[in-house]
Amino acid sequence: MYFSRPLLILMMLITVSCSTENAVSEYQLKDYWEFRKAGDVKWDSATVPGTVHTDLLALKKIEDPFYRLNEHALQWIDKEDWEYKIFFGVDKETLSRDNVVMEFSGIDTYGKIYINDSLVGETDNMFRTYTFDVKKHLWLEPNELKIVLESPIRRGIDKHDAIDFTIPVSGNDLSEIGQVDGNKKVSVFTRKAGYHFGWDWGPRLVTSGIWRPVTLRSWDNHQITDVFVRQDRLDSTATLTAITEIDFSGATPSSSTVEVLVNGKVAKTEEVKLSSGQNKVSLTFDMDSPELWWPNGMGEQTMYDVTVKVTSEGYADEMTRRIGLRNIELVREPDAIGTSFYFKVNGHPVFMKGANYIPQDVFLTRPDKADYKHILSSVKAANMNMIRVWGGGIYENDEFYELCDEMGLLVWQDFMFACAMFPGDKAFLDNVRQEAIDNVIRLRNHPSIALWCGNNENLSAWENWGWKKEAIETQGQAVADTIWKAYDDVFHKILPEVVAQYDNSRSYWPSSPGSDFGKTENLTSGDAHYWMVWWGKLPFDSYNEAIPRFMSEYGFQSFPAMSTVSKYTAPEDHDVYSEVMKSHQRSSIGNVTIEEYMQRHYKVPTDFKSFLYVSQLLQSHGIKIGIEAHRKNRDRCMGSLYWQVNDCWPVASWSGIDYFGKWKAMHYMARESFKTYMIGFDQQEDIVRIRIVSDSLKSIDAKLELQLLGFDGTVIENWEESFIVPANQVSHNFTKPIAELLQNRDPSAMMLVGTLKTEDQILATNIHYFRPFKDLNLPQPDLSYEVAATEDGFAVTLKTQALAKDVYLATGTSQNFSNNYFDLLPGEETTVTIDKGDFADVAAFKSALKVMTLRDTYVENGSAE
Ligand code: BMA
Repeated sequence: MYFSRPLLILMMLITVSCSTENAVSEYQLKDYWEFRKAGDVKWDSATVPGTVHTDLLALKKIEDPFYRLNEHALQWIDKEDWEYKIFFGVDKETLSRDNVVMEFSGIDTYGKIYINDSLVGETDNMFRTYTFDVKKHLWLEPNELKIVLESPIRRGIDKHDAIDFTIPVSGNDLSEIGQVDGNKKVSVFTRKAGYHFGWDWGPRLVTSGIWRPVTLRSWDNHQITDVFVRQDRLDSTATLTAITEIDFSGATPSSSTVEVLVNGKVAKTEEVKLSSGQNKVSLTFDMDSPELWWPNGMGEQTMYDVTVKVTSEGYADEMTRRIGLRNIELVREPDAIGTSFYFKVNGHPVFMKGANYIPQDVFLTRPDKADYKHILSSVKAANMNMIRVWGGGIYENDEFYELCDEMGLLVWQDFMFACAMFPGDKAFLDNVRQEAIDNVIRLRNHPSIALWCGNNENLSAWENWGWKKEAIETQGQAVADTIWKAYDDVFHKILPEVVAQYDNSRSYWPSSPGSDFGKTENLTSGDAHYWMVWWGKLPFDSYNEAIPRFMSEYGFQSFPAMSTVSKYTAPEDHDVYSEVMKSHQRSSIGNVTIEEYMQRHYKVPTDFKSFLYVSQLLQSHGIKIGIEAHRKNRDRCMGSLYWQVNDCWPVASWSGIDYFGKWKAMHYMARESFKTYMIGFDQQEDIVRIRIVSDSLKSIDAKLELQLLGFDGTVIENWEESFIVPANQVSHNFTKPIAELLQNRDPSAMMLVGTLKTEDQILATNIHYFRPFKDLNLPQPDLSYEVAATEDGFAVTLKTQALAKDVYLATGTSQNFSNNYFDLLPGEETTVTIDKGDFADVAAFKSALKVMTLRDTYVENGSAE
């Protein structure tokens, strides 16, 4: 038979992995899957974990969904049911075990699971882990596992039609693109990633699939199902409790040994009696001189391996958790402003520097380890210490949180609800409770998790975007009460109960933004999303006025680099208003808003490539004002998370890193502006104000140098001052009268350059321009460069005579230079490097390299990449 070879391999694997001492053996069903559209006859090869779309793509049955307008032609996929199957062998030994279960770590979404034609279980939540007892359904013959995935759209329509009122959902659910039965918005009825249904930065591609592993597990006597290492106390020593969940299937209570090891050394052993069914064993132990886990930029991220071993009646099982020891607290105390909102880590208030994260692909199984590493190491490199996992995506994969642990990135973790109201029937609420339990249990051992947050903007939408009012007016008070009750049940009861029961060391915050439970955002308490820049068209400078206690969202769009645009367009699409470019711009006000702000700050280039480049400078400039505003006001505001780190397809968006991993100008800027030390400039009427910001826990002797410099290199004046920069605060509020500074010189031809340094180190630099960029009198810089080969790539050394503003290096690839989009001062020299990539040699690299500055875009048909 055609499955005989794979079957043999599986049989061999099982024989090797089964041993009489181990209580548990398991293997993943991952090879030789097949799939078909329900109703079709022929089966095709499939990948699990995977999705229907990626399987169709691998077979070339569909075109690349991200290219040009292809997404639109693929909307039929989500209206169909799909079937997946695999044949697998089970040996005698496995069959004779007391227990055989099959674990589904992620099914997207409505699955009916059959083994040898018997229905063994059903699923309806892509965020849950389902485990089914399959022993009685298995035999020695080849077994068939078949999973029928029902259309999430058709199931959604059924649920939509079964209630007699309308649940408000944001316009991000692009039912019109999906041509869903009279444009019914059905996303909220299914516990599935919200962004699959479309978002203002994402396509509408509603997947089905087995998106996380399927594991066959068999065990005799007992198995450990979870270990939670709870930190009870941490100062110069630590007290921890390992709470172990054990399934026991022996007939009579058994004397068992439970052992806890820290980095391989026994910390505690206890004899316990396991009784039939689920057992919880808590073992408390102490650690002397524990090393702390610190957020990025503040110290090491020491991790400990805690292993629990259970031995009973000759069987043993063990589970290891990597933990980090740190105290974290969300401090909300009444103060002169309102109520504080900041995180204290290991006893110190920490200003949170970071951004919001969305899934890295609309097809969740595509990003691999290297992609996760690239995004998170880019976040770390940008001197961020917090990332917000936003509620319209997914509870991320384990490796995401493992990397955050290793890199010192705290995680603001939303539960998966965004920009919508949700059903409140019992089945839905029970489903949500179980989803929350599964994920809190899965993630609570990670030191990176800082906060559990109920939802993204649901409360604002209801109270501030007019949804409540509209519901009352069009559907009546009783319906509005029903919709609100569902909200109240999920976000004020179920989720906080789950957090209190399973992870009471962390705070729960019901909605972002919010000022308290059920209270919408304000600037005196809680966290805020400030969208008056962009949606409200207010000037970037309004970031300086709207200072909340914690800014968890603000942002501005840009286009990706030409190298990215050319991957999803044909040359005839190269106009931001072409159908293809518009389809890769999902904000209803996108292009016009970019243009409007560009007119305020830059000379708007006439050629397409330069427009893309200047759009990135614009975004970077705007968000720099935001970051600096929040940091300069850290005595009021203790966090600055911009919207958004990354993209899930190639698109114009608020991201700082595009779909192909290419850093935009904003990400380079964030690296500079989020450094431990910052020089803040403010031009206010007739003065320039200068402030120094330190996030360091130590004070330091430093010198501030200020130089008034002409664009042509003329040094007009130098000042310097030495002082102590105090720890973890804003200090040194200097002012300089502009008249005195400039003394009737042309403000459009000079800049104020600030450098904060110690004897041997530059701590921070910043440049203040006295006029909007469009009014600067930029000279031709006379920029020259040389290229050399390095051990693993190339180095470009650049020199300039006059100011080279926004130097941009491009190679037509998605590789990142070590620095880019920077100002090179008159007379300065700098070297940037890049990996070798696909370039054969220096000559090939040199001929691909293009270097330009903002000045070049003043010329018609400028020369951007
Ligand atoms: C925020 C997010 C997203 C959205 C973004 C840009 O409020 O929560 O819903 O994509 O704004 O509009």
